[in-house]
Amino acid sequence: MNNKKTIFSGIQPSGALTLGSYLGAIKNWVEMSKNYNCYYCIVDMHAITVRHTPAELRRRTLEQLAQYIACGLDPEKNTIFIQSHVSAHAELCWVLSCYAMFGELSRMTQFKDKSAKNVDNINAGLFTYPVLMAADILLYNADLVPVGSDQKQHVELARDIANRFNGVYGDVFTMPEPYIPKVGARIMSLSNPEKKMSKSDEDTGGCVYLMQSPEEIMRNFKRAVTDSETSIRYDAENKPGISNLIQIYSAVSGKTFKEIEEEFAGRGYGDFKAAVGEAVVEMWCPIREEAQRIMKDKAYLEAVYRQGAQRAEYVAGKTLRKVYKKLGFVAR
Ligand code: ATP
Ligand code: LTN
Repeated sequence: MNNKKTIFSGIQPSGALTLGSYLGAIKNWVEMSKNYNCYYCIVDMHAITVRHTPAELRRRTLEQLAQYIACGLDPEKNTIFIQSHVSAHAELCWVLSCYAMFGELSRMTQFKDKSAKNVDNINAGLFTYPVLMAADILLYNADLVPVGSDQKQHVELARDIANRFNGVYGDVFTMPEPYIPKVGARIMSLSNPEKKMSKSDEDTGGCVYLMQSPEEIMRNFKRAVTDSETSIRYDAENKPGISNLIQIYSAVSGKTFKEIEEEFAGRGYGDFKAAVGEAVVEMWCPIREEAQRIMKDKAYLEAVYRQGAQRAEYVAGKTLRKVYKKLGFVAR
């Protein structure tokens, strides 16, 4: 093993990947994959905490795998796998649920939001979702977890659980840190800039999807909600729509907010929306084509996820055995 630090992150195959998942997570995964040991997971077990269609989950899982690779994650250099293929995730989740407190889980913002959205299905899995996420991270002794800012609270909970466990049994788990990008950590919906862009959102006009055609992407940007002023300047509180577009343009182009304000000084919102849309289309064009190509190669995808599961299982199994031993479970 080398002495590089370890990264773990995952995305649920609960819908098509959006600009939020790309800028908040995947774009950084690709950059970080050069300098870290990386585990990138498709967290299908998390995706069943809300009602889903089995055939769609299967299709989306494979599509997401193709998209990870097309975005630039090399399956030879990174461990890319499907969560349900490595049973240690479910097993450690059970153990950790005995070290996670009802009170702290009740305070999770995502649980509160998702319970409000799914009033007829507030199941126990939705409640213990962050415990499964803690198991994902802790199994691989991850040092860093690159996520959007909405997931910071969950990574902090994973730290609290790890701390509690280590406090009783000694140094078992590595303490993970969230890695939140400076720009792009919270992309807002284009149709309602007060709300996070979410792949499971029913209002698809507010989202931009990786696999959308350039025409559809441009249309969504052109319809983006702004304000009644005319100046292009960053002011998240009073101009959330324009500020969101500035944030997107900055994350895509690498330009600072100030440089963007100068570039578009005196120009209209229409021009700016088109420029942001074009930048996104240009960034994604080659990725989309590559994803479509990979998606057709089922044998290759199968080889990738099998190899990923094998590598992940080896590391996760070691951690789980250590945990079981500490707990006093009789060895098999
Ligand atoms: P769902 O709607 O099913 O809850 P989601 O769109 O919120 O999904 P996740 O699968 O929960 O996406 O998140 C994948 C990763 O992308 C996480 O690291 C998350 O923090 C990040 N992310 C998701 N949405 C955004 C966003 N709007 N801005 C920045 N990062 C985001
Ligand atoms: N809960 C995350 C997805 C996720 C994750 C993880 C992210 C599941 N397990 C482990 C980082 C590390 C979300 O984005 N909703």
